[in-house]
Amino acid sequence: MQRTLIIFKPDCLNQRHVGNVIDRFEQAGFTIVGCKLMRLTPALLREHYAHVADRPFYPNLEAFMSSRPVIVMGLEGDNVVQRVRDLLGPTDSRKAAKGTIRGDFGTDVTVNVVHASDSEANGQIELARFFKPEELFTAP
Ligand code: 3AN
Repeated sequence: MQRTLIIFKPDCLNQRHVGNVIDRFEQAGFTIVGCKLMRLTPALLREHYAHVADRPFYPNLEAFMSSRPVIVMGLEGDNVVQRVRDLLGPTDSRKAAKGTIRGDFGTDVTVNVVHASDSEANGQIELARFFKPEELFTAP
């Protein structure tokens, strides 16, 4: 069993797509093992996006991601990291096929509905970044 960290980005909440996206995760058979609303601070975002923090687009990304409280979620399932990324489609929503989450609801490369971990190792690191140990539960 694998785990991944999901962030429902500000556009997803603003456009009220959270229920639809969770439904897709549940239909795929994944189990929610953690879930909360939180405001992402600049310090936390700089850590989470360390691999792009020196890129010119970063200030815009940080402003967007801190523009309102977001939902962070831990999902567990068989091969969940890759299967969630398949459900999302590519980072650039404009290149995402209809039927994928970003293809149906996303706008561009920044406003792209949901973040999901890109590897099992990063899933563990990112879950520990956004959740205290007692906020994550064992799937029944
Ligand atoms: P993903 O989150 O899909 O794994 P990464 O890790 O390549 O994508 O990029 C992290 C975030 O940085 C993306 N989710 C996106 O919001 C933003 N980003 C990446 N590349 C660009 C770009 N060329 N222009 C604007 N924003 C970008």
